[in-house]
Parts: sequence; C-alpha cells; structure tokens
Amino acid sequence: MHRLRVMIAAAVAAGGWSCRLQQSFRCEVDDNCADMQGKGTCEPSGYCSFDDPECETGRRYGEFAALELAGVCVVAEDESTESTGQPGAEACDDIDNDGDGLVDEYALGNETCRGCALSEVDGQPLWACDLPSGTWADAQRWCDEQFSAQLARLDSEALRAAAAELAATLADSVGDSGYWISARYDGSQWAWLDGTVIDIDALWAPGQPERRSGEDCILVGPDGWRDGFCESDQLPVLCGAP
Ligand SMILES: [Ca+2]
Ligand SMILES: [Ca+2]
Repeated sequence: MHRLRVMIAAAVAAGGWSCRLQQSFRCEVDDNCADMQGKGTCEPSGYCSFDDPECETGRRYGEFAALELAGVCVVAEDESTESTGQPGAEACDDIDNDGDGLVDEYALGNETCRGCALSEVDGQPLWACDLPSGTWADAQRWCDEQFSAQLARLDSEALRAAAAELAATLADSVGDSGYWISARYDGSQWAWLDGTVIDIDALWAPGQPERRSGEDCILVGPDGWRDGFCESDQLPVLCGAP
C-alpha cells in the first residue's frame, strides 16, 4: 500500500493523473518517477520502475505501469522482445516493442512518430504522414522503410471514413490532392497492391476520375478518391498494415 500511495502522489505531482485508479501512468523523465524511498527510473517503455534486487536488472516496474508490465522485472535493453517474450509498450524507436509484428504503430502514449499521426481503426494501424514522401512508388518504399508497413489498404467503410477525416486536416496546399494509398490502376482495373480489385465506383470525389494519361494512382481526399499522377512528387502518405 505504501508504494500505491507514493505512486498516486507522484502521478498527481506530474499532472498525469485522472480519476481512475486502474489507469496507468506514463513518465517522460526520471523525475516523474520520484519515490519517497529514492528515485525511480523512467524506462524507454514510458513507465516507471523502482529498485528491486530480486530482478536481474535490479529494477521492477511499478504498479502504475501498463497492465502487462506492472510488477514485472525490467528486461535488459539488449534483450529483445523476441528473446524474452516479454511485451513492452509500443514506442517510437524502430523496434516492435509489444511483439505484435508491427513497428512503431499506434498505442496509448504513442500517437505520433517520425512526423506521422498514428491511429487505429477496425484494429488496423494507420500512419498519416503529412510530409514530402515523393512519388507513389517512393511513398510505398517509405512506408516499408519507416514502419515495415505499406501504403494503406482501405477495405472497410470505417477505414475510408478515417482516411477522409485525416485528409480534411491536411494543409490547403495539398488539400486538393490528398494521401497516397495502396490503390492504383493495373492496366485494366483499379486494384490494391496485392492485385485485389476495388469496387471503386461509389468512392470517387466529385468530378473524379479524370483519367488523364498517367493518372493511375489513387489519392484520398476529404471528399473522396481522385486519380492522381503516379509521378506527382512531394505528397503526403497514408501507411497501413503490412
Ligand atoms: Ca508493435
Ligand atoms: Ca516501437
């Protein structure tokens, strides 16, 4: 109980506390983990640990770490999730911390990463990156390199609605175009990267598609999809599950 009271005090002091006792507490620096018995450590996972000689690393997560970490010994940094099987909280660090096969995806406390806004819709991760990724092919490569992901495949109404909502927040300069996604014209039909044909007729933005020569890649705007020039450069990119 002593540790519990101390952690509540620390959480309140750090301003990160709301009214639910079962809520976890995230730290940014060691000072957020202040304990009356000594100072705690803010681990790379974003949760506090405290000295415990029974742990190999000498540190054990406090009660207010994420549910799967609370009370668990901290694992040495050079031991990956794969080797220990111990899940961690996903963080923007180029590592699949929680062992779900996705790298740097959305998690509570991991809402932005490398200039991208992270979200999850229908259990699918989205990385909305309002940055100059390049052409459609560059964008696909970029999703892979940054997040071991690929251009987003918007299979459900919920995913399409989320993409439109994200596109509505884009700067005016790109608002007329939108995000690159996985869809493109394969020479005879519109299809996702894996070749699955898209039932696209109801998805076009007003006035689209224009079908000018070379407009074979899809951009998602706030009001629907448009056919864009695959070689258009410097456009934002929406990455999705690999
Ligand atoms: Ca992960
Ligand atoms: Ca990570």
